[in-house]
Amino acid sequence: MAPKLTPEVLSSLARRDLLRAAATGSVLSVLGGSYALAADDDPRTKEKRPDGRPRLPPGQRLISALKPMGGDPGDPSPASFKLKVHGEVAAPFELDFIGLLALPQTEIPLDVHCVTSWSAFDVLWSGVRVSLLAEKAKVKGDARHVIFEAANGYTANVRLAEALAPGVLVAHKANRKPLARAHGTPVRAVVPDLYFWKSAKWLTGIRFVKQDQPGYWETRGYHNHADPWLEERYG
Ligand SMILES: Nc1nc2c(c(=O)[nH]1)N[C@H]1C(S)=C(S)[C@@H](COP(=O)(O)O)O[C@H]1N2
Ligand SMILES: [Mo]
Repeated sequence: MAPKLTPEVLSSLARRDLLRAAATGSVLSVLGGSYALAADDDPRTKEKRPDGRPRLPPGQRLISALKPMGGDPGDPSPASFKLKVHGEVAAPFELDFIGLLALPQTEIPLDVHCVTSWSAFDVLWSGVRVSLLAEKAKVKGDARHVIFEAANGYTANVRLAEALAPGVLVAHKANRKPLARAHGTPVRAVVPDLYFWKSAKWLTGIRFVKQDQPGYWETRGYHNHADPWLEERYG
């Protein structure tokens, strides 16, 4: 079957990934109606993280670009975007899109790991650190968890300490382009070291809480914590 690389798919693939794939003759795989370049022979799959864990978690396979995984989309318009930072905080606040861009920005390459067993490396995300939003909201000492709130009632729970890690972002760009609709336009969370369902697309709120509140997938059979290196896939 001749794979169809649409302009959208092509533009989502990093140029060097295409060049590498061309050089190594990597096969094209059909993945849920879109196409991604398989990259089993990518040398990055043999790398170790600074903490000694393998860069590619167990049971995962590297693909060359994020694969759209669906979900119930929110309003894509940056003009109507509002992010509520609230809960166990002394100084709750709301941000519009301009307000988000006015905060100190972080641009950082991060790996993501989907529970359906694909991983994507070095996605260059732009946005604001959740730790910075937490500081601005003056999170109270008894908060223990963060609930990422998204359009149409989607939520994902993350332990506070893990949500404050430097790689956890409220992101508005991937690979220096505004998020594509399927990936959460205009803003999503990125929690790189947990399975990707924790990274809520079409983000509307960040709520700090004392008591854990399992979210959309966590109440549907998926693991409450979701560590890819422990293969915490199902609850
Ligand atoms: N709002 C919202 N966010 C969501 C989802 C969703 O259904 N709704 N799905 C999650 C799941 S299961 C995954 S694997 C990732 C997929 O992100 P992607 O489509 O950008 O690859 O988004 C997560 N964030
Ligand atoms: Mo998923």
